[in-house]
Amino acid sequence: MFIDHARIYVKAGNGGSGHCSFRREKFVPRGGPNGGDGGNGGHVIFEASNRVSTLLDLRYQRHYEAQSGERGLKSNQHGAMGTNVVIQVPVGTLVKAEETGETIVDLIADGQTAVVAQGGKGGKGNARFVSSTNRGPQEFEPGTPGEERWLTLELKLLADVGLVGFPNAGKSTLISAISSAHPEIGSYPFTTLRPHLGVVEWTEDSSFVVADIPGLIEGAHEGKGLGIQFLKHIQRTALLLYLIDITEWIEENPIASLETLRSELQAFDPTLLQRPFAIAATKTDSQGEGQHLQALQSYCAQHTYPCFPLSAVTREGLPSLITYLGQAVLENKASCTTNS
Ligand SMILES: Nc1nc2c(ncn2[C@@H]2O[C@H](COP(=O)(O)OP(=O)(O)OP(=O)(O)O)[C@@H](O)[C@H]2O)c(=O)[nH]1
Ligand SMILES: [Mg+2]
Repeated sequence: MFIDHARIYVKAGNGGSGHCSFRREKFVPRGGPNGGDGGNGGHVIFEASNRVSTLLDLRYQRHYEAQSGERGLKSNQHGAMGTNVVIQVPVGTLVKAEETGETIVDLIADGQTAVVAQGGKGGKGNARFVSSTNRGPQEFEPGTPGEERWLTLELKLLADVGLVGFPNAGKSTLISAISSAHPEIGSYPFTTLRPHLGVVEWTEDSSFVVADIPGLIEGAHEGKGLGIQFLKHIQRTALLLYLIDITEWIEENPIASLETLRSELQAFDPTLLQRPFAIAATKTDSQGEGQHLQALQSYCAQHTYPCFPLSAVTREGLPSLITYLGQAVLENKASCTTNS
């Protein structure tokens, strides 16, 4: 299991102080108390959102402070309330108080909100302290302080896109080119022995998670190579990306490669074949005459499979692949939200 962590400091706004004043008008004798109440401080609120996939943003900005309430004024004017700070976090974020380790909230549904630091209460002005025995109270309350604390956040990361390919297809090179993950890369098969996750930031406020898993070979479902045990890591991904090496010094026919990969997946879990997918034709920088690419492209066109020729080395083709994957992940999340 991959866990994303963040540690942030939150401070809610203080309550504004109440006010002490008396009405003083010409020709109005013995004007009463008219000090207004202070405004409440703003809260710090978490909102779970399907648009956010990771805790990355919270590692860049670690301090959040809501606005304090304003103090009350004369003539019974109440102070304005402080504005809340709303922080968007991914669905699945578990929030704990750092000091006690106590769980504050487990945000499990899109749109769910929780106050993680309560704003202070505004104090009462002296107008509130009038009683039958005290017509001119001088008493007023200060506001109470807003809650402040360090929080730890935990998110069990689930991949949005799973990379599927033969050993050496370029899966690890691709994930290193599009995310900050740095799995080992090697010109020998089975370089990758365990899954790696990488976070791809594709627009300023959207990111998605890609899983690089060890390569598959024909017969993987019978335990050949590293077997298909790692496919469980992509069973919950929204999208699969098949990587097909199209360099011509490789004997393998790209169409046969794609079909072998798909039938290995089918042997593991037939529903994986119904999963939306795209095809990446890798290593265009060293492809040779281009015949493998042409064959793969016309096969994909025939079946209306989306196909992206790319080179993780020269970065050719990466921007359009990233945009396609990002949009497909977003669309999938939107449809999950409407269906739930
Ligand atoms: N020329 C070129 N070489 C590439 C490209 N992408 C990967 N390679 C090379 O292909 C070889 C295999 O790359 P990896 O990224 O390790 O392949 P993998 O699919 O992760 O392989 P396994 O971990 O064994 O399953 C390495 O020698 C890479 O340098 C590319 O776009 N262009
Ligand atoms: Mg690898």
